[in-house]
Amino acid sequence: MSPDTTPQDPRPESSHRPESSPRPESSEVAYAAAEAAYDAGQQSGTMLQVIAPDGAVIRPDLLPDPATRLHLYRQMRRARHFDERGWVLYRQGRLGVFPPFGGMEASQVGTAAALTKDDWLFPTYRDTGAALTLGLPIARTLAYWRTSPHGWHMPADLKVLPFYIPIATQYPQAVGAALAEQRRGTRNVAMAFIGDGGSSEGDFHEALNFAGALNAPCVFILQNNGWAISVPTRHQTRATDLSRRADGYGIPGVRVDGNDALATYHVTREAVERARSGGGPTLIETVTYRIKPHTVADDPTRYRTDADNAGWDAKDPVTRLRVHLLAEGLMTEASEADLLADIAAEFEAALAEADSYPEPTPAEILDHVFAEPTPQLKKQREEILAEHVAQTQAAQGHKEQA
Ligand SMILES: Cc1ncc(C[n+]2csc(CCOP(=O)(O)OP(=O)(O)O)c2C)c(N)n1
Ligand SMILES: [Mg+2]
Repeated sequence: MSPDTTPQDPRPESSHRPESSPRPESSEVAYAAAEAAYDAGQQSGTMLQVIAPDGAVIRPDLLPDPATRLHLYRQMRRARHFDERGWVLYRQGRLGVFPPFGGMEASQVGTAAALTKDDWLFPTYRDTGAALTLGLPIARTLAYWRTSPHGWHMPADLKVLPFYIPIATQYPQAVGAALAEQRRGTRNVAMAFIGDGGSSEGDFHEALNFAGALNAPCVFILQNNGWAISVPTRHQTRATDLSRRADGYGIPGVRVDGNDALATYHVTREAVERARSGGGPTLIETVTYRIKPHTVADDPTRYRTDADNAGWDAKDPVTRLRVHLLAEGLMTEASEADLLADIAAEFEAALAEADSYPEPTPAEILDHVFAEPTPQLKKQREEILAEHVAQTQAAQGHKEQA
């Protein structure tokens, strides 16, 4: 075929651009404006803040009582401690691949703190901080990230699902749990987490539509942390305000500073109350940032530079609430030191408990899937056990020969 007879490519210019080429100008400009608005404090924008990045109070009318503020700080510190110790344990070979969430504590703690233990929590792999806040024991959580079956059992008094690895599947399932509560006539709600990347999946949209149509008591938390592994939010969608996705389904959409625990707590409490009292679902976009790698096994220097992260250290959620509590006289450096010592001791005791769990056997990978195992699972179990016995005998034989 000669060049002049090449059929015209029917796709618009933007849909077949190579990965490395610049994005449409409109998307870049819109994102630059949104980021500048955040840096300016965003007080006049659509993103709610209660305290500014420097700790100054913007909305005194929305401050929760002192005990709640201290509770949120404690939970954020517990979460951060887990995240920091998680890195060390991974490097020591004492934890498996673990997705860090440091820098996103306000987004996870402020939201989960609005629930009670009668409510459901559907976390993603990123949401260890939310699960710990609702009461998931640290030892079980460590066991989960060790891929041990001891981490798969939920305590009987908690309705926290295991951390979801497949993106977005938790959203329709949370709607199902919420509808079950609605049918049983309780006031319990279901809260589900998702990332910016997950909000481009079909399951996200189906769940919002389903929840809106059936008035499900659901609170959808969309953590916009700027990245889906190596893809920045601005490259995967032209939308700059993901909370507006709620409009398409006729449900309230709220945008909140995800690094301000008092703001995330305020909007989530409102959404939970609305759901409990029959007002239906809400989508909350928490605007935050994944300052750490995607997982402990990821190397973000391959796809982003320090310039991409610029400004986010100064928006740190833990520091923000800390400065506020010290300024208000709700905490002193001495009382904080006691708190941190308590948290460290709690973690080390939980680590010792996790270390005491027996090593899993290979066939346990098939346990706890169904109450009654299927014939296929039974067969696979026998095969795995036979293989394990053969391997153990072979290893024993080698030892005896040596
Ligand atoms: C259904 C599905 N598709 C793809 C993946 C691979 N994957 C793992 S994490 C991830 C990015 C998710 O980004 P986001 O939703 O923004 O969450 P974040 O990691 O930022 O918390 C992808 C695509 C997956 N786990 N499940
Ligand atoms: Mg993300």
